[in-house]
Amino acid sequence: FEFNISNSKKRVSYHRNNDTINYHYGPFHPMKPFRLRLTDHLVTGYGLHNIMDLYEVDIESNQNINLIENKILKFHSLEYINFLKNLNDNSDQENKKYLIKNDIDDNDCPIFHGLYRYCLNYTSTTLSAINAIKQQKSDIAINWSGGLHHAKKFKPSGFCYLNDIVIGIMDLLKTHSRVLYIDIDIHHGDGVQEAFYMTDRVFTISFHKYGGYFFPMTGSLEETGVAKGKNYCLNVPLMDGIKDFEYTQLFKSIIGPLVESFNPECIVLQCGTDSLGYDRLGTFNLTVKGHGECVKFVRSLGVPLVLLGGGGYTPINVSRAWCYETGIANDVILKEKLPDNLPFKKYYSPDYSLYPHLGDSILNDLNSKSFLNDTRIRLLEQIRTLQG
Ligand code: V1S
Ligand code: CA
Ligand code: ZN
Repeated sequence: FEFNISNSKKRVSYHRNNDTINYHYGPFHPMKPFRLRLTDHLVTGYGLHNIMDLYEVDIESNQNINLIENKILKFHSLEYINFLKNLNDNSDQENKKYLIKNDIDDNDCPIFHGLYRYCLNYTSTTLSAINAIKQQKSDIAINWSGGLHHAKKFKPSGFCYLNDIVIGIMDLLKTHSRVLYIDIDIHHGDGVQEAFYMTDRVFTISFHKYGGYFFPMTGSLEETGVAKGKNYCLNVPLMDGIKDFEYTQLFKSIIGPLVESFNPECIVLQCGTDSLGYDRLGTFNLTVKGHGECVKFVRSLGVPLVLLGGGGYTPINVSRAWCYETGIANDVILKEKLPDNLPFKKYYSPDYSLYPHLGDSILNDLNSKSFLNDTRIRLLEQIRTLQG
């Protein structure tokens, strides 16, 4: 790779754990932790591991598991944590009772082998990234295994069990007075929005598909926060087929003024890649470059930054985007041609490119110019109320 000459150098840390990739939601389930292995291979293949601080998180050898559980309990209920912790020891009947009582969809959130350890893994990796920012060891800290934005206080939702984002931001609030949370996963970041709906210390904004029965069916323009949190929450509801130019233009025209007004001390960016074209669940048309453009823009704002993963159901494209964005964090330009000797390289056929172009079989863009323009005007009006 070559270093970009334009921007200032930033200290970047990459937080990972070797264990998360081994878990399985089940053969028919779209969430594949294996995509993290593909991502790591690409990141290493391009040599990015040589220029970042690497943090290998290992909960087995972590002496401070109690400390981590205390942080988890600042958000999740003790009853829920005990449920997750004791899944294997409890009878199936006892477990079923909790599922029914709390209206948990165990197709979306199956109970699989080692579930609690999986949760502790991705959550402690997010906490490791947050810690690097708190201690000012990094300007940008990355955890692609985190970003599970749907989990609620009492229950899992939409493939998410522990809300590592909420847990991480609550920890960050001990040292930082204002945190901005941005969510470019195609789904509404409902769990994070709900957790900070009443506070003016965390501003949440989610870009997502909204309409029909699209999960989780929340995130309209009207949801803007309550009490002290009034106007400290924004939603950008979009329709099928949005493309790079329209999305990045809207993104920059909102995030720019928002950062100016709210003046955050840290930004947490959830980089769910189900907003890319050809996603198994998503219906947007972003390319790796368009998705990465949002990350590039947020980086350019010069605020300490945590990059988290999230959704993304076409593993080869998930890994392309997160590798490209690891490059962006480090301000390097990666060769389009994928590295030689890349494990699983055949998966990337026929183009073997880091940013293949979208073909013709993409969905129509249902977002008209006037719809996008009206949306932008509404959002900018809300941002203006922040001053004074
Ligand atoms: N869209 C979608 C979708 N697909 C599935 C699914 C498919 C096959 C399986 F074996 C298991 C589940 N579930 C959904 C969605 C949940 C999407 C979660 C996105 C998560 C994220 O990317 O934002 C962050 C990691 N669930 C639903 O649409 C809910 C149902 C409405 C459909 C299925 N069931 C059985 C009832 C409720
Ligand atoms: Ca979103
Ligand atoms: Zn999603």
